[in-house]
Amino acid sequence: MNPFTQDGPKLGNQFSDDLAMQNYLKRVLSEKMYKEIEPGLTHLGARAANEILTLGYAAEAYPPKHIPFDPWGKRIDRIEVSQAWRELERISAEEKLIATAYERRHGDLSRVHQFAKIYLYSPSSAIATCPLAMTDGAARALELYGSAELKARAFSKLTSGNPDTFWSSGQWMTEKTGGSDVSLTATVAKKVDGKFTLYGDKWFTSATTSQMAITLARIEGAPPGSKGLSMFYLELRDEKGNLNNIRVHRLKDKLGTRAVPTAELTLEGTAATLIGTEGDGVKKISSLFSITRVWNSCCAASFMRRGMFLARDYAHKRVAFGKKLIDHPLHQNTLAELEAQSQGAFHITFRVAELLGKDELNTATENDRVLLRVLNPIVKLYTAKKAIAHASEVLESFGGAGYCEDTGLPRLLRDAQVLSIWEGTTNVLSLDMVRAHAKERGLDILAKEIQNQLEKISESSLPALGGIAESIKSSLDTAVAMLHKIEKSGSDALEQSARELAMGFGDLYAATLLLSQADWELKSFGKSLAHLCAERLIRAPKQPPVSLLSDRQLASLIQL
Ligand code: MFK
Repeated sequence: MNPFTQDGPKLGNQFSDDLAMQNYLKRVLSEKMYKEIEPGLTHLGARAANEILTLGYAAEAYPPKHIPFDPWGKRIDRIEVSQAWRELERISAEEKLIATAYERRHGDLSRVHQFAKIYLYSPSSAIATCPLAMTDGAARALELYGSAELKARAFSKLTSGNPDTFWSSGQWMTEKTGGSDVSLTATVAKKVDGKFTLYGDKWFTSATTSQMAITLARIEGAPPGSKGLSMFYLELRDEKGNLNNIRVHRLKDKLGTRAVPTAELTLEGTAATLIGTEGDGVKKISSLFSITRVWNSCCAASFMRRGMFLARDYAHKRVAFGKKLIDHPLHQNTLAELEAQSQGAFHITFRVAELLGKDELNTATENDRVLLRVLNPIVKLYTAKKAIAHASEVLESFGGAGYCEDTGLPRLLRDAQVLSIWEGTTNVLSLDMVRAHAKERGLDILAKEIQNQLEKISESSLPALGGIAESIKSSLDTAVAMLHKIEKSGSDALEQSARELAMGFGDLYAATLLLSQADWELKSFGKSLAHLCAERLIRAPKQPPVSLLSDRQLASLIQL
């Protein structure tokens, strides 16, 4: 037998090895804040490459189990998770992955600090970030709309940095009737003596091991449609550990996210508390999914970073056709493209984190607020789609090894696939962007923001960056002209073009942010590679369909 064996890829400290992340943080944070948070990020970066990674693999190897009955036939509906999964949750509390955002020690930059931590933790964590995202969203919803009593009982636990008191939360929105069209929610809330109990099926409830959940239900007598829905708080178990009239049917058999307990269940008279006023449930729950969507973006960007680190390390080890992969020009180009996509996703995500922090601390201008609203869906859909394509390319860069489960690599692709599905599909988010534009001219504000940033590029950097800035400007003009032309063709035309517009604006903004980063790096260090990433991201946005297809044309096109 040929004695040759190939060394696999190895991970180093996920913060110390990430120059792009360090340089970004140096740009947006004060020197004092950077110095303050750097040791914690270095510590977490080391944990992510060792302890958290090992736990992540163990959690995947021992997926959750639904135990419907006890040995004597009593219905118990226990969901057993691995010790590793529980440990991952403890670490998340210890590292203050939620608490950092609510302690607000660094004012409106606390969200940047928090998402830097999530970025390091996420790709090693076997998607323990799923319940954490919902926990953060629930904390925000309670902070905004919860009663003093609920804040004292639940908010304090969701935002705790103590693993012994930390609670996680579910977000139970999806029913059999639809995950996207929430207006069809069939769960009913009955009110007796001023107290609510819920009856109905929830079709995808992730993190069913959480202590609490936020959900939607229609109060008896409320009108159909989304305006009849209200938002409720519930606890899964009482003090004795008995389920709150919840019947668990089974755990989902999913393509990825296999360590995450995702259940189908029925609420059979579940005690719940109304949050906010009756009938404003969709509006209120949007405060929750606006947060989970930023987590989604951050996880997507972090997966891309992880894939990039692995592919690059491997390229330095693997020899083919007489030299290492890294020495093959075509492979260099493939890695450069992966790097550009990864850095673009990083910058656009962290820009949203900056705006979110400002919005929460009331330091956002009106422009910032509109920008955040329109960027939230764009960045979620953009990073998710990019992450899936990126993971596929990363796997390919390992050849057959990338296709074998025991290398741990296929997980990158399986897990990435959910990013464009949960928390709003690409099309649903594209339409959300259209609504944000229709209501407040969000895309015009984004275009203005891109223009302003380009104009700020300093004279000294222009020799290196000027050409790229010109290309972005020219693509932006095309995109804006196209947007206005499509708008004139009517709302159906805008809908049909929404995805291309979102992806196009995503590329343009990511490239602009990279250029601003390059400008700062050139002034600070006299060198930068960020603009080379920007250059790769800009291409004229793909031509969206300007002329509207008739139903018949569309049908025959699809059949073709
Ligand atoms: C590990 C487990 C793996 C499992 C695999 C994954 C399986 C998938 C599981 C899932 O199903 S995850 C859940 C995915 N579903 C969603 O994320 C919901 C997607 N649908 C939407 O986002 C729809 O756009 C929405 C439900 C919001 C549409 O509902 P409506 O009632 O038609 O909303 P409408 O009328 O546009 O907005 C109602 C109010 O909310 C408005 O406020 P006003 O009444 O003051 O005008 C909106 O402005 C506000 N709103 C809506 N979207 C908003 C928002 N506010 C801020 N941001 C937003 N994005």
